Amino acid sequence: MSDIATKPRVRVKPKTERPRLHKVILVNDDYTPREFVVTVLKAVFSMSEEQAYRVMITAHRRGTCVVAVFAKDVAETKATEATEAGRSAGYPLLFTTEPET
Ligand code: TYC
Repeated sequence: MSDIATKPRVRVKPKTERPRLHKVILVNDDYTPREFVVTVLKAVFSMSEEQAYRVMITAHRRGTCVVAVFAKDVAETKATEATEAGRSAGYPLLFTTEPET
């Protein structure tokens, strides 16, 4: 008979996952002026005129465009702030967020 006892193995390294980043997505609509979208992108996301124009025209042509990725709370705050800027001016401008896969 064997005297070798086996101890249950315990996990040494705790399994931690990095919190997922979240995308801020610009959604096209038929009413918000192009220049207004560009102004909001520059103000809220610190984009240059050229970057902001490129993102705006991509959403205009394709329906949506990823603006940037942030930690969840930052993404949600910026999306709300940018959407609110449109609402304040009477436009249906919409920014949404979704987790990165
Ligand atoms: N489609 C708008 C227009 O033609 C411009 C626009 C672009 C609005 C992107 C929203 O996310 C948007 N005036």
